[in-house]
Amino acid sequence: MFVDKTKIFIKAGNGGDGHTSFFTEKYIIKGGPDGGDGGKGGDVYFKAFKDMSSLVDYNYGTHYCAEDGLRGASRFCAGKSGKDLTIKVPVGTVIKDIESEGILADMTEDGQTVLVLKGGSGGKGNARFKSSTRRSPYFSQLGQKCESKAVSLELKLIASVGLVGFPNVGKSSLLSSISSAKPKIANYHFTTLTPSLGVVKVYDDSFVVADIPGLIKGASLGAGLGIEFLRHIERTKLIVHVIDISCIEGRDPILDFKTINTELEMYSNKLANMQQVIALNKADIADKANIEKFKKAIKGDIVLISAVTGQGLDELKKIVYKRLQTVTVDDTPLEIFVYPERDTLNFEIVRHDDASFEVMGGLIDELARNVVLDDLESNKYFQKKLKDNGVMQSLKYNGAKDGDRVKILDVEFLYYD
Ligand SMILES: Nc1nc2c(ncn2[C@@H]2O[C@H](COP(=O)(O)OP(=O)(O)OP(=O)(O)O)[C@@H](O)[C@H]2O)c(=O)[nH]1
Ligand SMILES: [Mg+2]
Repeated sequence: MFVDKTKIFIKAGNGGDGHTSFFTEKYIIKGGPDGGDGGKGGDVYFKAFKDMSSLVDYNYGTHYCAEDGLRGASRFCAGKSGKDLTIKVPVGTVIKDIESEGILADMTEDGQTVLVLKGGSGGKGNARFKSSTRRSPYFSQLGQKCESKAVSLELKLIASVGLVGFPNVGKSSLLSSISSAKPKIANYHFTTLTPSLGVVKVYDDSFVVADIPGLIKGASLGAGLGIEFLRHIERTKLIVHVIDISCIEGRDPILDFKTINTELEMYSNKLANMQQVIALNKADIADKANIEKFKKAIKGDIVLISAVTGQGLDELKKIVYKRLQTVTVDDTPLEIFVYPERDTLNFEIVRHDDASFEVMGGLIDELARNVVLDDLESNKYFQKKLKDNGVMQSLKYNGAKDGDRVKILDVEFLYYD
């Protein structure tokens, strides 16, 4: 099965929790704190492979998680780091964050590896919280938790030339005659159901051509196989517009040409404005009159060919090659979206209807990792950090008066200036 679009969930590994323990040994009644740090969570990478040809391995909605870091242990033992996760995708895959619609990576080269999510850092063990005034910290830090992100994977084949036309006009026949690709060819509509690529050799050089399923009138509204497959020629520099000039199916080649161009316009400006070379195919069984009529009505680079007899194929290859040398492509680099670093400083103060205050945000979440709220010492540390980070001052700014109730996480206390 060919799958060229899917959605998956990815998640970096959580950091392991720090450990709380005290050194014990025979004859030592109570040693110092010796809880080790938690391990770092695994990162999530994407890596491109040229030998993969579809996204079929990635079922819609599947979750992929890097390993969590392990908890620290006594005797200063650090927890093991979680294993990174590398998700393999075909070359040509565009990875997007669904929420922001930002492009996380455009995997255009074989072996390209991109770090998309960083694993959470491990929590500090209680050994790290020892100070001159705090000899026996009974608390350690929790590991950083990581959220799962929804991302879309879209395969956009990488080719220089795209073959476009109605079904049965001979697009696949043309590809098989000018390259070593072996697409399915048959005398019925929609023989080609999945795009394929072929390498065309010309002079001492080569270019890649993509054959996609046929388009019909109304494809942009979903008729036939729709216009979804045009995604695969979005990256090309040139379109070879294949026309059946034999009129064997009773269609009008001039109308066909215009109809397909309308569908391209409906898809995108880029495709509508892309340069075209027109290949009038099935010349071996065509009427001269039809050929002349087309040439009169339509201006542009027109080549008369037969994918079956080979007529005009050399000329077509050369014209396409020449045109490729002159096409200027918009090579402004893509704007890449990077997941923001965890915000550990910001907080916001909300005033509830019952006049109580609540403090929320990255700073609070970060501080919460450091405290066991029912431990007096740990709670003192929490209060100090709130003060140091301006939370108390900000409460005052926001109108807090002595005796007002303030809620932070699960604790509620009364505000006093
Ligand atoms: N006489 C003649 N027949 C051709 C020529 N090119 C293709 N055909 C025939 O036209 C039919 C359709 O060819 P395909 O290459 O499958 O057409 P396609 O455009 O890929 O069709 P879809 O995949 O359905 O969109 C086949 O029976 C081919 O043998 C040609 O130059 N001359
Ligand atoms: Mg075909």
